[in-house]
Amino acid sequence: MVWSPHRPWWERYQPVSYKLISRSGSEQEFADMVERCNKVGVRIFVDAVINHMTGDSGIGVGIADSTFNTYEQSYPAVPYSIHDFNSKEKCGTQSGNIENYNNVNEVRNCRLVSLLDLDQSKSWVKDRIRDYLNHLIRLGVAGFRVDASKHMWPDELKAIVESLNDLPETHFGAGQRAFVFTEVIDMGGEPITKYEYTGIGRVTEFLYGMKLGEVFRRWNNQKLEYLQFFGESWGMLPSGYAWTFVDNHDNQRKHGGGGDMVLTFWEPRVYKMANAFMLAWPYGYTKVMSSYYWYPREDTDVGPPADSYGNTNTVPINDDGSCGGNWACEHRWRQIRNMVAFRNLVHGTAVENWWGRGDQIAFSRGRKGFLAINNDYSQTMSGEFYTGLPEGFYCDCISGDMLGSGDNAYCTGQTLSVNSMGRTHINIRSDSENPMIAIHVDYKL
Ligand code: QV4
Ligand code: CA
Repeated sequence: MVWSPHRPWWERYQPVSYKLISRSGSEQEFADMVERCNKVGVRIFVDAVINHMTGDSGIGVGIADSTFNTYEQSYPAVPYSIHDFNSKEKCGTQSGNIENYNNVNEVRNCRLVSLLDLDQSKSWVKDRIRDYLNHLIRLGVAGFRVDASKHMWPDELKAIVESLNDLPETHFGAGQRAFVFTEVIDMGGEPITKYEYTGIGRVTEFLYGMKLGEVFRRWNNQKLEYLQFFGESWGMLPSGYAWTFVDNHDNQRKHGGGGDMVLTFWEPRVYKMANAFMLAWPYGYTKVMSSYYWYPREDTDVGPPADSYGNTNTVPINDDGSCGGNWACEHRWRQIRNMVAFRNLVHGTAVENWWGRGDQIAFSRGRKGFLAINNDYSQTMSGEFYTGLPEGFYCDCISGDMLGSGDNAYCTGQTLSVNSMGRTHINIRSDSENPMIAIHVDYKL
């Protein structure tokens, strides 16, 4: 446990053992959550920290009461000993830490910010990691985000992933494999690239959120209309390999690069626009961020809402479905939640009816969905637009929800009428709180 600063969020990224006990609860509680989620079609993916153990902080104890000693490089609860870590000789830097990101060996064989670096070429290490991940698979998790993948050799990581058991047939059907996505920050300019990891699974595409932030902030003369070919031609991975997000837990608090371009829940209006675009756009495998508010904002160490000891609080759900207790829960914001449904619905259709004028865009996804965004700072977006949708009345899923069903269905937001030509009249003021419209065939009244 880290007490200085007081139980920071990043404590989790310093494992002491592979016991499933954390500030969020016990193994039993974890298993119960996974089981309940699987029952309602929600899959759980575990953030697997397998590149390293704790920082070189001396002697300490983890949250599950396991001890460690970094002078001796020993973690008896796994167990790992000095033989399981990359030596200073193998690393080659004075400090034993990564000092130069242009040196591939350093990045993979030295310590990331002093975190004791496991040697995944050793079969003992590979097997301990395999057992840990298989344990999670047995409990019903569907896959893994592999933390700090850039700091592991792709072939060694691949061998670990290939050694894993199939997912349990009871929950996933026969012969299903864990869904793996690797965390590799590559924004160009370093010898290690995201392309080295595509043989393992999906790979983080950090350019995506950066570029989207730049466009929606209108920085560097960017305009929404340039998004027409947003994807591989912008220097990003082929769509089928990319794992995309507007922000993540690091860059929303300026850890791990990304700078001021990245959009976060602290700027909700433009954040909702960027997420709506991401979810409507057929590129990559999308991730929606879900966060907590922290104060003061400059303090990037503040952990999640917790009791004085540091145990994470339960998330209270308000009557309107939003979260209380300082949890931001972006995934529950109507504009984002409804665009997730939009994405699932239009899956497999192409972008059609593209229209772009400066910072105003509109497009359809085949004949199933239509999105219009007005990010202009002063001009109203108004006129007749091709939606690609069949004639009828539609409930805009940005301004409201469609409730009830059949003849009793009604819209809590604005209703749009699509004529027999597939055209509709839209009017989006530039100062609207949600300057967007999204309609789809599941929201046909
Ligand atoms: C500090 C100094 C070191 C010094 C050391 C001495 O920075 O130079 O040698 O003390 O003891 C925390 C502290 C950090 C401290 C370190 C070790 O913030 O100051 O080192 O602990 O005690 C998260 C946080 C880090 C945190 C780490 C471990 O972001 O701040 O470090 O957890 O608790 C690169 C990588 C990429 C990485 C990204 C942040 O390529 O893989 O940096 N992203 C992932 C996770 C991220 C996590 C880690 C990797 C590490 O997304 O959340 O780091 O598991 O780009
Ligand atoms: Ca390493």
